[in-house]
Amino acid sequence: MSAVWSTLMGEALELASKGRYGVSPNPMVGAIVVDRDGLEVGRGYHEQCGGPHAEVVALAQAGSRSAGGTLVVTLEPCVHHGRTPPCVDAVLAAGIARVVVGSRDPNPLVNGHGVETLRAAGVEVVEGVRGEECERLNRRFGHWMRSGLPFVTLKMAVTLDGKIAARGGRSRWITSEASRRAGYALREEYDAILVGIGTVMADDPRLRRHLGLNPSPHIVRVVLDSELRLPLTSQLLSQEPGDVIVFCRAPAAADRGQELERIGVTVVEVGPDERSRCELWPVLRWLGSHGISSLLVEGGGEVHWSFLREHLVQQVHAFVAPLLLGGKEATSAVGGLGFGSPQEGVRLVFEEVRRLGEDVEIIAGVAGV
Ligand code: AOF
Ligand code: ZN
Repeated sequence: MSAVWSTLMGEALELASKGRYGVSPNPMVGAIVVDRDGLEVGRGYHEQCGGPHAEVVALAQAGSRSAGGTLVVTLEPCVHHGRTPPCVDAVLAAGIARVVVGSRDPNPLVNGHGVETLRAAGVEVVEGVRGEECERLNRRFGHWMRSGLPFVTLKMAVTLDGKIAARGGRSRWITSEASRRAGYALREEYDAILVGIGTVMADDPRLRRHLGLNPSPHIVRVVLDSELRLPLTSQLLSQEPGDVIVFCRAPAAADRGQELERIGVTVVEVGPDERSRCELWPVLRWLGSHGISSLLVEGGGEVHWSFLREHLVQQVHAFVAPLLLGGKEATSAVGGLGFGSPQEGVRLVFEEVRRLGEDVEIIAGVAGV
């Protein structure tokens, strides 16, 4: 029977990933119901944060045919009253005889209690079917749940010699259009995007979602601006300034802070790090506790270095162009002092490498994450 569960779990995983753009900070979940003869009678996925959970969608489709049947679900069914009632109640009410679970829910409100409650009610529970894939699907959610900090991805568009701008600062364009589009697709998936004030001053970016994949056109935009230099005229503030959070070093210019707050920007003071910039751990703590489960860091090089030296990065997403710029004065993808030896550096594992137009796209995870 296990091969059947594995195949169905594969389909449930595919279903789950359809929620990729809409569910955050909730997890992606897919579910399939088969009747007692093994015939599929319902399927569903978690489509939008706050919407019905995958199991409830699949069970509703199955109706009375779920009695005595099996529910195959990528994530342990929930037991808590959140935005929706517990899925475990729906499973029991439907008379499901067996639940096949991919991975446990890292949410401490659920973790293990879902499967225990089902077993206590006499439902057979099979756990860990394609468990690694199911966990991987929601690795950002898992990291956020376990650490309270957003899952951090450094996104960089670099030359083959690791530069993000030429001598003099010009960076348009290093990578091809295909890479830039793929970079925009990341904005549809992440809860927030972060840049340093240097990038705002140099490029005056809007940092918006452009592709329309996420039901919300707004991504939370975060600026590290230790001295509160952000100009009120910057493009970032021209639309929806209420989605902008500026972190500055305490005590920063109070009147500038008030000006920003008056137009709806959230201004948060944090302590200084050794370089008199914003200390990052409190920044991430603040974001994590305000529902930001994933953060795309888009530079510049000094910001990347700050994150790396504090070991606050989980993933690097690089678009590498077949271009060499050379020169000590060209901006490196990672600035700062740099590590003193290869052993001290941040060791990564290449997870995906593919050609993208003229460029190469590399997704590398920090070893052990
Ligand atoms: C499930 N099936 O499809 C999802 C689950 O705020 P709520 O009510 O939507 O609950 C969100 C929590 O429920 C989330 O943190 C995670 O633990 C779980 N998500 N559980 O049984 C689903 N999306
Ligand atoms: Zn649920």
